[in-house]
Amino acid sequence: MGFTPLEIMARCSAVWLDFRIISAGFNAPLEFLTGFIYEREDLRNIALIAHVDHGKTTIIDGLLRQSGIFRLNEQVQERVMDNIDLERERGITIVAKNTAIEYKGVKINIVDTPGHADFGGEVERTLKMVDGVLLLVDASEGPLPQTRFVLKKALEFNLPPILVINKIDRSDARIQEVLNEVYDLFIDLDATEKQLEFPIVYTNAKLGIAKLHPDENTKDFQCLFELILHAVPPPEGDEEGPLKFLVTNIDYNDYVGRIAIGRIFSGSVKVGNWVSMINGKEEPIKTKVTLLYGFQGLERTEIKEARAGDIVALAGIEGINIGDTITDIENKEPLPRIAVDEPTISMVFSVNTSPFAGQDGKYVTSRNLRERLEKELLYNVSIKVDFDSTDSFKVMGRGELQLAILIEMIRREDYELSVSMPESITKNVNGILHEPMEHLVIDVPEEFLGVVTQQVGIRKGKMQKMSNNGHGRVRLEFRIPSRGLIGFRSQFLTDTRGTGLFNHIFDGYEPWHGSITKRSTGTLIADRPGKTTTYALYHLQPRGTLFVKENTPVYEGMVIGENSRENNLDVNVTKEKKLTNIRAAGSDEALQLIPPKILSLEQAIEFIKEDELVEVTPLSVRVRKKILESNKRPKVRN
Ligand SMILES: Nc1nc2c(ncn2[C@@H]2O[C@H](COP(=O)(O)OP(=O)(O)OP(=O)(O)O)[C@@H](O)[C@H]2O)c(=O)[nH]1
Ligand SMILES: [Mg+2]
Repeated sequence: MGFTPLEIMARCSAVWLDFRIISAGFNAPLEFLTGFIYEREDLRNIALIAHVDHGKTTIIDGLLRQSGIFRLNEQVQERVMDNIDLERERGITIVAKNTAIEYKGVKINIVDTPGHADFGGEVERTLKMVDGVLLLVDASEGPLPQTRFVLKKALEFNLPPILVINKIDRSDARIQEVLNEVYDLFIDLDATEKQLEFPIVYTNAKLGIAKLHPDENTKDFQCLFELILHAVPPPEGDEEGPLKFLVTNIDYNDYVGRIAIGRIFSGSVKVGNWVSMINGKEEPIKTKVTLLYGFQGLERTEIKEARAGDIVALAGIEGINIGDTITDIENKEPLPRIAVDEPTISMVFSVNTSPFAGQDGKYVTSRNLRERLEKELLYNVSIKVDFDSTDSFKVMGRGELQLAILIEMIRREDYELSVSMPESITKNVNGILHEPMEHLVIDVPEEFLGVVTQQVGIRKGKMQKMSNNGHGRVRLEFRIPSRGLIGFRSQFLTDTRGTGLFNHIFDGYEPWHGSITKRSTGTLIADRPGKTTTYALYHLQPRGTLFVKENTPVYEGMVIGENSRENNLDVNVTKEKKLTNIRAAGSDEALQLIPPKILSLEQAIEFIKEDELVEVTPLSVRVRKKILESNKRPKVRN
């Protein structure tokens, strides 16, 4: 770059100083950095962070395409990084993933992160790998709760952000206002003056267009590429120093087994090297590096060696986990482990004990379930499991969606299980019971203001802010106990006829807020085994909302509908029409059934109360009473 020796000296000491600041962000001294610090001008490591749906994965599509990764005319699906079935089905990113491109001879490692609050743990571990972030904000929605969470983490790690105002093509885009809101957010998060000097780029990710000024006429992402090169610092680290490789992700491949993905913070590694794996629990384990991969587009390519700054994947290390450090054999000083925020919600997963157990699934025992959960813990840093009991395991996570996705994944792998109502995880502070709180942001058309405020009020939410953007919609902000939100989403969507936006994020603890009524209705429960009949359902449907259609096998204690009254009602859904009634015979077809509300897994989880379970098998989702026999259930009114 043409620096004089003096300039290089000055530059190096500045780098050194910067690095000290960064290392302070890791909450532990990086004493291993004793030698000269090298900068990798040939490399950049960035992560994309944002609130859900603000366009991270779509931006990566454009970056990949415009860097020439794909063949000319190659058909590439949209949001190509969302390659897990559930991600494509739901249109959201669930797991953070790596890719890499090359621009002007510089390799850019990119990490896509999920924007949904429940997967915040993925963002936290990802930020350990990178030297800068693209903070995306939707040009209409502006910063939302998860924008705040991810920016807070990025500032804590002292990662310089590039602000990307995306979706500038939206008819309701309000670019200047959103920009001001972002500045407010930075200030609110105590950003330093230096951190406030972030560069800004305006994008239409769908068309792959980026501009330095909203009115500029551009056709591609060139200015975004340039910004990444110039505003994100190259990675640093002592290449001659001892090897320090922090595992931030784990993958699995049938051929090579476990693959540890992470960043080399110092030193270098070659295929065939002997290294130590340190997990903080056992003595360091000596092992050999058999395969090393770098990222290139959507592929992983075998490489022979890697050095400080590189994000790579290492294969062949048995038993390696997220948070472990790979070091030299002689220098066994680990990096600080990854710490992620504590879980706030729990559900009990237990073996399926319904009379239909074992009909659909392959893995039905509690041992199967235990092993599956143990496996999950290896990949999923934000989940905890209490294995104290033999048949049921308390699974703790960040939110209902995260746990519902886990259950969905497990069931698709041919497991059966039953799950309990989600509960928030309380804690004792100085002898006083505290519960997790959420910052809830709601965006609704003005006409629904009343009903929404009332519903949040019932759930002990307190309004903190209300703003009217003048387009007929209002934004309301509340602080509400986490448990008040359990089951709220479907009610909210019904109340706002699907037009409301609803976002929340964990916001500390407060003393217990007293009881919150979950739902005011009771259930309709099958009182005997058999198959549902049109006749029985027809006569039951005026009582509430049915969850089953005709000819569905049921068992005693299975919930077949929601009672419109508050009590639970045992009903006979298998009743046949009396054959002696000749006049009515053959007129079953004339009985018109209202289409039942077939509950999805998430709806079922939202619906159940303490005395109920959701039975999950590869083919079915059923709601049931914990105690199946009617005469054994306590006769209390709900
Ligand atoms: N109009 C418009 N739509 C966009 C733009 N960028 C992304 N979208 C759309 O916004 C939706 C969400 O995009 P994603 O790329 O999945 O968003 P994301 O931030 O990766 O979402 P999560 O990973 O779930 O947090 C998709 O339907 C995209 O097509 C844009 O610039 N303009
Ligand atoms: Mg995404």
